[in-house]
Amino acid sequence: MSDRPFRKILIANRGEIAVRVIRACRELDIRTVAVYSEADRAALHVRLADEARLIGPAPSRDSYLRIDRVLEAALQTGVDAIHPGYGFLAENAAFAQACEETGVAFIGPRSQTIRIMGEKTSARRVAVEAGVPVVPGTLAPLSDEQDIRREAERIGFPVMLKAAAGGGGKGMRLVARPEDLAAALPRARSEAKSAFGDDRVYLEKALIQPRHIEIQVVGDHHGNAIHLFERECSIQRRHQKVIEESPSPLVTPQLRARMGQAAVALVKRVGYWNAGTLEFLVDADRNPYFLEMNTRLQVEHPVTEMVTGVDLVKLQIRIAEGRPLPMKQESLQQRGHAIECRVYAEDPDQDFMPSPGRITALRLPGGPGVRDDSGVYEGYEVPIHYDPLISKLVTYGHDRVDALRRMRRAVAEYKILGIQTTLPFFGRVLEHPDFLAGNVDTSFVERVLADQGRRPDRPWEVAVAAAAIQALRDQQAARAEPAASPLSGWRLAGWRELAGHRP
Ligand code: MV4
Repeated sequence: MSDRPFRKILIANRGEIAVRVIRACRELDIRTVAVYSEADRAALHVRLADEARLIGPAPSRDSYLRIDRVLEAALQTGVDAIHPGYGFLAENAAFAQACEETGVAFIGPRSQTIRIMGEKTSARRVAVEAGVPVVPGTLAPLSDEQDIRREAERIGFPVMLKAAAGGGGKGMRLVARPEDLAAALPRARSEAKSAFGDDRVYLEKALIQPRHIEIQVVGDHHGNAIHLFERECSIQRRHQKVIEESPSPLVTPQLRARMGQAAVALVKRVGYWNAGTLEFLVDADRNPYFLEMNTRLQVEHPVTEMVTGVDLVKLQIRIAEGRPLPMKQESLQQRGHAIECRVYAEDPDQDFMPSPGRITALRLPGGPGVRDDSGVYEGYEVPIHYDPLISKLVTYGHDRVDALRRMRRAVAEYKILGIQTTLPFFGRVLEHPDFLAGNVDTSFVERVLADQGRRPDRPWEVAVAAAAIQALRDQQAARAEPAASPLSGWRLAGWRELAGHRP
């Protein structure tokens, strides 16, 4: 906690997110310090920052994950605060605590809050206390196989074995039948041990083909908290999100209000400050179940920024300075629709193998409603050592169809030569009837890869029809429950027009 404006911030990260934070700092007239590894001497974030400090060799455990080296750079350069970005040290309680002890502001929550949310069963307990619906399961880690068996029988198969120290699907195992438990348990444990250094596991009821919907929250040092609505993140591949959007095509005004209120209740309960995200699974009947909380800025934060007009990074910085939230819940609204495609240096034709190397030519998309948060430039060599995300292509439109058509146009404009990227894969997704209809669940990416070659004749009609059906459903729901914001017929009329029908 601090009570003065920051003059200088160190960004403990690399790539597109370091660039994103530097941009926010520049707009706030705050000087920036980049840190970099030996592999990142020529990286964009190093070029854009006011100062830069080398913190070690290429492997991140020897550089970006070294708490001592990052703090040393912070003290040497005299910064007021450290922005951790996402990944690396962003949810490392020991790092946040070291910042607290050194007197450098950590742009994130208290270290104790990171600890509570990092242990998934304590996060579930806090959620229960705050009245947030959680996936049925255990509220403490389990070690004894007989205890696990008894709890699994109580919950009912299929169950998920998850790492207590985990998150994001790592160390997660589906156990369909009681007789599969004995084999699954040691595997889940050893995965948890190697990924998190902690082999404790817990149980959840396994939901069938759920959707992944998350709520953006923001809290300040003074106990104020708001939510910035939802993001739909169901399109994932091996627990990596691929496409995100806001609003979710599935969420009704009623569900949005319910999830938002639950999220704010949890934030207030733990005295959370900073931007944060509550992840939920939503079942086929639109019941939300809290999964976990991420105590950092998310990769996909731009879609929320586009539909709310709020700059989340600037807000994080102002909160860390000790200022109260500058807006109230009632003054926020979701306007229009935003979609994000994550451009990875991976080859979609080679099972998404990393594709490092030199970018020999680069043509960036632009024009109305297009935002490209990139960490690369023409001539840059994408290193093999880090996450292969090179840019996030975001489009905005007045509705989902508009944003989708812009995305298709932007993907076609975007040319990256010298390495393989996921851009051609997005070309296929953007023509897939299920995606256009907003009908996506856990198995979507596999379906796209299996359906190569099949192309609908008039892809946009699918999206237009789906949106019209959703608008009718929202209208009906709003009539059934007058407290929710009613929807007028103009949305429907707009979709009819896009489809080529005059109202
Ligand atoms: C689940 C689940 C079913 N039941 N938990 C959690 C982290 C995320 N990366 C995947 N997670 C899941 N947790 C229970 N109790 C299914 C998934 C899941 C998933 C969820 C949403 C969207 C895509 C997914 C792909 C695989 C697994």
